[in-house]
Amino acid sequence: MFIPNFTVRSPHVRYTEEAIEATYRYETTQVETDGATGEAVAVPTTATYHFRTGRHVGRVGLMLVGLGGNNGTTVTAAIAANRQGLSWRTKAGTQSANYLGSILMSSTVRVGADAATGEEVHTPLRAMLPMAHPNDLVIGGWDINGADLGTAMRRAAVLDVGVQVQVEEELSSIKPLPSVMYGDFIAANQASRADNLLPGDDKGAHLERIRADIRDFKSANNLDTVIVLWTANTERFADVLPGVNDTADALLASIKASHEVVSPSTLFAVASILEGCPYVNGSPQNTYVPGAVDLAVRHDVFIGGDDFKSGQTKFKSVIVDFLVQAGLRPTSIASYNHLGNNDGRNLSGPSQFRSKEISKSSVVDDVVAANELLYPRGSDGVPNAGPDHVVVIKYVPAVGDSKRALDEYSSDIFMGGTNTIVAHNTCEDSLLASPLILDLALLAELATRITYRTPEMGAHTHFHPVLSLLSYLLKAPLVPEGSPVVNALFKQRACIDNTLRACVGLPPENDMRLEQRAH
Ligand code: NAI
Ligand code: DG6
Repeated sequence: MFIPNFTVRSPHVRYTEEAIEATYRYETTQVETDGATGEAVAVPTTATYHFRTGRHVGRVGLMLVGLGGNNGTTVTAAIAANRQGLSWRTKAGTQSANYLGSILMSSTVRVGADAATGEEVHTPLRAMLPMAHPNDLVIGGWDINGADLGTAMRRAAVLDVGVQVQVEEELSSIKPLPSVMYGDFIAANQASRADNLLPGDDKGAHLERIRADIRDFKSANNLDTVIVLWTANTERFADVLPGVNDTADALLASIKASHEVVSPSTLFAVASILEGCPYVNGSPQNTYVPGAVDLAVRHDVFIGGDDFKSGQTKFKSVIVDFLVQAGLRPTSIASYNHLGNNDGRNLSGPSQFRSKEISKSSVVDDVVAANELLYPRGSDGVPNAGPDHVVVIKYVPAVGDSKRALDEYSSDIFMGGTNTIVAHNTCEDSLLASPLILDLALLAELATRITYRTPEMGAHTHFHPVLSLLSYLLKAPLVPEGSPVVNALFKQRACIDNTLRACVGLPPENDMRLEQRAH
């Protein structure tokens, strides 16, 4: 059964004009281990959380860094097409605008069982709490290339011509704001695109200009919230230097001094944080040097990252989890990609490829670490490195945005056998990534309206500024210092679903189905 929306009837849930308030019992387990004897004791614990979710969504703006790129133009064109309810002819028939690939717009969650029939009842994920609709997002942003978005959309060559021609006039009226390009952060082959740069090389002045851009965009469009999201080229990693970018104050001073270590993506993150706007990094580089994280914590502004988890990695974080959970031991993962868009061109730069290699390689670490039966520690106590894992990316212009991903997974199975699984995926990269941009923006906006309080706390507060709730959508999830990183896809999804359930006072989905086992 499908229900488009619902309310909760419970003594622990209250709906007011402004908010949904829920008192929630959070039940978890702590394990106490005795270092001397090795004895371990599991202790169930319960904590009370009072959640408060603002019901007034307001007007939301999304500023993209890299607005003129494949993702930037695709997301902007798709919103225009959906808003107008466009259809277009293709050789396979009529196609209509949709939001497939957005978990908020196109996936459902189980609410419970129908009281009369016991039938499963599902609702859209977006119906769990009041959320902005992508059609209502106001889009703007920056690009080092000054082409208007109509021209940029044609250059991207992602969407069908039948939809391009219908949104071209609207997109042509949007021109990216000038941006910054420093040193060798992106590949040298991108230089020819850079015709829309802020003047000079004073990073302090650039920071102030970008901050003013955000303020102007907010006031010109009468917005309540602005989310800033990096979907510009992958940068090389920035060095982390003591006294330069390891604290908020050091980073701010380094920007003022135009220190070479400050990357464009970090500059945008700092501008966004100082303007109180959540910032999401959709690329793999270490935008969030310790000073940037420190600044976000100081200003209590959400940051999320890194690197959209769109196709190959999503699949990998499912299949390796499946193998390990099945008690099979993956021994090697060989991942090849080739693609021919500008992202692929930039990634043909060795240090930009290295950033991507790092984020694509870390995605099974938690799955491996969870099973010391399959991956025992060494006698010296060093954790097992897990399967051999290789990532190759090649630039093949002819295939354009239609990325090819080939993966081979080998595993040890029963009694010395080997199980080899090969997957081949072909699809437009930007059509996978663009819906993730929407989910990231809408979830980040939602997080600004959720606060909680425990009995020990004096007042309600937001979640930690490092918004790990976004992990499902990101290859190398940024988490608060000291927190474990979760890569396994369905755990990441359960985190979103169950957090949203908690905010309306519903218990987490536990899949026990005890009521169905009665006899
Ligand atoms: P793209 O190359 O088409 O677009 C990037 C845009 O950023 C270009 O228009 C470029 O001119 C602009 N740019 C570069 N430096 C800039 C700066 N400092 N300020 C403002 N604009 C700047 O790339 P695409 O395909 O849109 O991907 C964007 C990013 O998302 C890349 O880093 C890519 O690795 C990452 N990504 C993409 C995924 C996908 O499936 N398409 C998935 C995961 C990550
Ligand atoms: C080739 O690897 C280009 C990259 O930008 C990827 O297409 C992108 O990171 C998506 O990767 P994945 O593994 O999430 O499909």
